[in-house]
Amino acid sequence: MARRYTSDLGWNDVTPKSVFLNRRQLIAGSGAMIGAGLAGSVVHAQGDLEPNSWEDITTYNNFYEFGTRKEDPARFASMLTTQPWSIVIDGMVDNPGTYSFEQILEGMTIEERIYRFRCVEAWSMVIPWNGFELADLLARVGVQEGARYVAFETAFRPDEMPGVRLPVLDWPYREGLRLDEAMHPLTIMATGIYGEAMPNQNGAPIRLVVPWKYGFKSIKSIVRITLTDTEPYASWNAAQPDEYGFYSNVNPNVDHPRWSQATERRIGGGLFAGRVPTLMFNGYEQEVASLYEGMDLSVSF
Ligand SMILES: Nc1nc2c(c(=O)[nH]1)N[C@H]1C(S)=C(S)[C@@H](COP(=O)(O)O)O[C@H]1N2
Ligand SMILES: [Mo]
Repeated sequence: MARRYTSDLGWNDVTPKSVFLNRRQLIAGSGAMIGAGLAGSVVHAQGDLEPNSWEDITTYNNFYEFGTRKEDPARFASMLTTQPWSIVIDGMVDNPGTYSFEQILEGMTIEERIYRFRCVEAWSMVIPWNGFELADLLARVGVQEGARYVAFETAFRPDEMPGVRLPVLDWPYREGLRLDEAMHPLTIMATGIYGEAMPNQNGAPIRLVVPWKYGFKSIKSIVRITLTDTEPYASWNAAQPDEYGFYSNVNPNVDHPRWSQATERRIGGGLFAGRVPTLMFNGYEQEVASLYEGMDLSVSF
């Protein structure tokens, strides 16, 4: 298994190795303790959390800004300039501004999170992300009273993104979370995989990962984060609202109009390759079900 590290990915240079993996966390789907109490300990992972290979994770991608075929991002995402990088954080925050990638990382604890990853197209992987909790960043910029949602936006660079010439989506790619979802300790901003800087095709230098939601919620190469009191525009939801709900929580009981969501195809040749049952909230039900108490998940899907 090659762990390739290409020279245009320089983020290890600005992310001291000491910051990486100083708290190693394996988050399993069942009853995993999360948050500060876990520092230094390792949660026993369920057997099916054997991570996919670097090869699987970096060659089978969805990143439509670089084309709609699974192999396109690996071929074309190297065109994306990821250094320097900055994120505008604005809206209902105490400290709005343009933050460089380095400033974003200041004071953040980079952890390893081995998460299931379930695409709405019914394939899945297990990915060992490196990243920090979005809640820590939101705390630092200061969320103002009345904010209820977080909106995210991907870079839009026609010169570096051959895929945006096609009107597949209303670019830039945008996504959103309810504030309590954004603050949940499972929600991370990922900056790497397998301890290496985030490959471009996976959303360098920094992307969202929300493991209990379909993959398209986990927006890549983020340049803007906005706190707001109204439900944000979300690209897939806006394009086809009857197929892609704003919530898009993984749910084996609510089928996509064009295919079943009861099972998924596990990518790769590992122990659990092949079709496996899809788990409610992608296996994170104990951790997140309370966020949706009282909601009809077939209506608010
Ligand atoms: N900006 C942007 N973010 C995106 C996408 C995209 O096309 N553009 N695809 C989404 C979809 S559909 C999935 S399944 C995941 C894929 O992430 P991966 O390639 O790292 O596995 O990214 C999500 N984030
Ligand atoms: Mo996806």
